[in-house]
Amino acid sequence: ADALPSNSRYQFPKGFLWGAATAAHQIEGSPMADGAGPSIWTRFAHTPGMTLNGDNGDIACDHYRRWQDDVKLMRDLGLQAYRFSVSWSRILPEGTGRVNQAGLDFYSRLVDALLENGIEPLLTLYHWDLPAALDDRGGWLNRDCADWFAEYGRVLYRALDGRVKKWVTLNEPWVITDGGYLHGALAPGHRSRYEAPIASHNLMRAHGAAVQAYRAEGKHEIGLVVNIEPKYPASESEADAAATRRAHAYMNEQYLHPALLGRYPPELKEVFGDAWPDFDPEDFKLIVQPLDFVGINYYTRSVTQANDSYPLKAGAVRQPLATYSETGWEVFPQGLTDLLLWFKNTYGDLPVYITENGAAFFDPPVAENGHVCDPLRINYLHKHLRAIHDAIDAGVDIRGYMVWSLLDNLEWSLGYSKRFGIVHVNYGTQERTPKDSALWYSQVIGSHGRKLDEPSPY
Ligand code: PNW
Repeated sequence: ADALPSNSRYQFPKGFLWGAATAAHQIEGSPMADGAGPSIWTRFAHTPGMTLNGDNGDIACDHYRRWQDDVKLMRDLGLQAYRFSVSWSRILPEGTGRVNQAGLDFYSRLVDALLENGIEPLLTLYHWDLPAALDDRGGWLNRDCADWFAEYGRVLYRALDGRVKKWVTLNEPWVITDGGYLHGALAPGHRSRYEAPIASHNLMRAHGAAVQAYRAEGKHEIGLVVNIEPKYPASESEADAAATRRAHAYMNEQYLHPALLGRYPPELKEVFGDAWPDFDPEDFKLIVQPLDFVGINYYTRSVTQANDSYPLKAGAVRQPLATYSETGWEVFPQGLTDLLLWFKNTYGDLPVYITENGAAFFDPPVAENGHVCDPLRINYLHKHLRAIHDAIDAGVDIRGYMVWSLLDNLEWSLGYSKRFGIVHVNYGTQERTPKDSALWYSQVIGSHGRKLDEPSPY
């Protein structure tokens, strides 16, 4: 493919890494196999009323037993990279202390299989499944979590560094605290304006401690993954402008500011009021660590207006002419270009990976001819990849793109109702069928993006 002329508008830079992403709890199943301890998600999903239809991760995509087939599937699609997460309580069933070798072996074999098939692993240490034993000790509200997380990281760095060259500390600290500690929709299901800033701060301390431990042990790259979305004011009123600033600080700056600039944006004090603590300035020395890259998960934007919502007093206004995906998120590709330019202007020239991007749409059943026709997803990916290319043209150092998700999977509290996969999963038989979007994405990869010169099929 490198021999082809490069007069293409959408050819991507050499070495740009094309892949897909998943997370342990969402695909693996067998959460207690081979000596693993329970995680907060196993506990949460088995608490009546916490997830849609009581769906849980006991089976999920059965990836824990079908991982070899799934690696073959990735190879057949031509993926160059696979972003996955490790379940902490498979490695350390009590969260700290005793290492469960069988858990380590699972990920070690997976990494070997990926490498044998020419697929680069991107490993996320924490994608929301805290060992339940650590939640019993206060979880992210306990300042000791920084030591726990560094200890867990060290075990994996020693076992896998050299084979895994790209590491992520946390996936989406915003969702962890907003969902887990402020609004309670995600594990561990707390609802407290007082707890949320403490959990956030401790997550960032844990991030810093894990990066520090990595520098002492590892030789490759480590970064942080955040979910961010641009906030645009719904009107020219001062109230909406202030609401937009709050929403932007809350979602986009709450974690990147401390990690990269060593401070919180002032608007957070406004959002949390008397619940915003006076943090020890010493903590920021641990939190700010040089990072090799930042991972950005992008799904949507928000047109923001002032309202009565707690505690942000800001919310998204529905756009009458826009397309929405099945999670109620507006499809807005231009927002990704805007966001990437904002990132570069605010934080400088740090390498960026798009570590998640994708959409849930209702897919038709697998047709007789074996196809799953999903033009809305192709359209979504096509437009977002062009938006990324626009940001590259504008000088943002974007190194790779991971579709969310490789497989239809467990969408947390929404259970199996939302299908984000480029590969359809039949949860009865566990049969995998690449959707048309997967076949299309495979051609994008094979053409280094030149496939994007074609108009979107939808
Ligand atoms: C991400 N928001 O979650 C997660 O990393 C995935 O595990 C998840 O399956 C995927 O996106 C799809 O939801 C998010 O409200 C959850 O802005 C919520 C938001 C963003 C990302």
